[in-house]
Amino acid sequence: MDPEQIKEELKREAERLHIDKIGFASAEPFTELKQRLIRHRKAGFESGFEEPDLEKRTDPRKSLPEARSIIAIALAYPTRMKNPPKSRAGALRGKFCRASWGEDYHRVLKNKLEGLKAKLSELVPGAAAMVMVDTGALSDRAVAERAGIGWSGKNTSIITKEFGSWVYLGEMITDVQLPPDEPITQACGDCTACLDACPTGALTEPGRLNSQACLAYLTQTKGFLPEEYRGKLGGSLYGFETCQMVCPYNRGKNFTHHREFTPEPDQVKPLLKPLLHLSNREFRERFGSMAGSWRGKKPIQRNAIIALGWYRDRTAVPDLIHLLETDIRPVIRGTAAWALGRIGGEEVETALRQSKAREQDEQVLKEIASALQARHSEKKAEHRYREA
Ligand code: B12
Repeated sequence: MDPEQIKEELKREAERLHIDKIGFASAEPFTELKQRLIRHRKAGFESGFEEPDLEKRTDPRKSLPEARSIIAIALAYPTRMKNPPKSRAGALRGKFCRASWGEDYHRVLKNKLEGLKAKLSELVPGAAAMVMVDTGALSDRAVAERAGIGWSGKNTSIITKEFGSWVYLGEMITDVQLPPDEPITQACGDCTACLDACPTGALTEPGRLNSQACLAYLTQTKGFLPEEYRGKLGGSLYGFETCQMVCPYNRGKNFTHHREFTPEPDQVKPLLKPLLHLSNREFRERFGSMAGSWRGKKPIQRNAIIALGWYRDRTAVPDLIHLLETDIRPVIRGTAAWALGRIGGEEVETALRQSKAREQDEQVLKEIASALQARHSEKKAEHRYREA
């Protein structure tokens, strides 16, 4: 079959599968990207979630030796939910980012790509193909950019004209030669809204992200969250999206046609306090179908504690003391100490002092000491205020 005809048939199949965008690219190595990734690594800007082998990252033939083309797809996801539950004092709620709404997108995109793969095998019997979504070796964004799906924005996201950057990306590498599409030219112009709005300055220059300072990354780490970031999460339990929210191309965009991505309000905006006591099984049952559960329950619980402390939810004190005294994970005990230090009160101080006498972990001890110090400074300030 003529390559143009195969391409047309695949585009028709993509429409039938409700794929929002499809683009075609050559499978030549991504040489410019490779230089970029070397610099990225040298600067210490990687997150550690990327494929570490830069050859594999930038040469599709390391994944599929006879690769000739790459077929890129994009699926739009919603940005608004119906009847979002309200976060109230005493019943505070956290939030999962939009890229974690509904069913895990990895599964949804992989299914669509498998559908395309089946069509390709029908059109070209014996064709070799390999499907990737997020966890594959290639840079999904570099592929999407080359295939004309969208341009690489200053916030580093791929921005499409139709759906903004609210799209998931995936691709299929194949040994079938297909006519490539034209990349779209960068259309951010002189807008710097994303760079200006990033609360941590993680976007160090247009299109360059220091992952180590990116709140989306920091919500996913398993250790202690450095103190300077604790006040910047604003209730985020997983992911962060300020650099997308402020993008003019995203304004007013809300595509709800993929039912799989419809958020379940109580799941994506859960009450914080009950999160603190979930067993592993309960966590899997409640959140396991979401993309945001991939790092397990610890980071989510740590972030929930940070939110309760940041908003000084006094009704959470018994839960936090319970964690400080009984949880086996130092990160959870230490973060609970920090949260209690912000909330304060007699009961809190007694609990902190008792834990100080019992605690063995050095980092937790440090958190307890600075929580007690915070109480001490606040009391002194109150005293001065009363005397004045
Ligand atoms: C590691 C990772 C992260 C890390 C690092 C993100 C980053 N910007 O590097 C963290 C945890 C922070 C993260 C966060 C998010 N992620 Co993420 N992440 C990835 C992953 C696994 C690898 C990305 C990577 O290698 N980055 C390294 C950088 C250097 O390369 P790159 O972005 O891939 O490639 C671009 C640059 O190199 C640039 N470039 C190349 N040469 C040059 C030269 C110049 C001069 C310039 C300016 C740029 C430039 O162009 C390339 C194409 O855009 C991909 C999946 C995948 N396999 O690719 C998903 C992926 C990028 N993530 C995705 C999403 C949805 C998110 C979040 C929105 C989730 C959330 N709400 O929290 C945030 C967005 C934060 C942000 N501003 O990027 C989507 C992006 C969809 C889109 N529309 O772009 C992806 C593609 C997953 C998917 N399959 O849908 N992510």
